[in-house]
Amino acid sequence: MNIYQNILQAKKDSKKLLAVLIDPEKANVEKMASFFEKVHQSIATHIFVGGSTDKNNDTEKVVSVIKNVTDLPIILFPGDVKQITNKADAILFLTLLSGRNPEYLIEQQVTAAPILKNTELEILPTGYILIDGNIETATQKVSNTKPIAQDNLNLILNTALAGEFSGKKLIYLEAGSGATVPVDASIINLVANNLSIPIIVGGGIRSKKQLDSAFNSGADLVVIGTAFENDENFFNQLKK
Ligand code: 1GP
Repeated sequence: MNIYQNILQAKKDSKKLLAVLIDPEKANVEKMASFFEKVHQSIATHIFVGGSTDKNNDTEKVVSVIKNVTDLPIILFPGDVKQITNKADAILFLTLLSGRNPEYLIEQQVTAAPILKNTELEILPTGYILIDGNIETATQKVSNTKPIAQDNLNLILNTALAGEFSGKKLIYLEAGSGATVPVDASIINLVANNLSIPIIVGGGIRSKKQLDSAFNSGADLVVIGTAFENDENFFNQLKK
């Protein structure tokens, strides 16, 4: 079964998914094996690799190292077209729907198309919605777009619906890496209740309580990066 079919099946079975986000700029390749011992004891089901930037072009190297230490599916979560590598299993083909910057609505995608055509990567068309996480995030700076305010429920819902209607297979509600306020439960609930495609939620989730809240509100897949970077012991709270 391909990765998307697995996500759909999990949604159907109400089985919740957790992705560990690894930022190639911050990844410690020497410690990858011991990091993954913890990942494997936890409920993590997917590995996302990406960041708003990858100044040293480390993505391919980092993905190769990860591939050597895990069988979990590796999904690229690229900040730009330079982060594409055939070494991963799939790619979130992102459209920054909350913004109005053509660069992230269509230009990067057009540049990426011929590169992707020559890879085996499974392509996951994803509507990416940046929501205010109470901090100016790297996504915001790099994309030069503004996040949607958390209390603008109508705009968030309509943006997500527009994504589903235009054929996205996933919607990603993103508070931004390192957000101090994660996407509110009420937002996840509203979007999950009105869409039929799976919902990804990430940004600022640092506790088991926040993770459970996102799942219980309707997130199908939650993404956590910073909390694991700051303290690998967080995996101990997420044991299988
Ligand atoms: C960022 O949603 C991810 O794109 C994860 O965010 O690093 O805050 O966990 P954190």
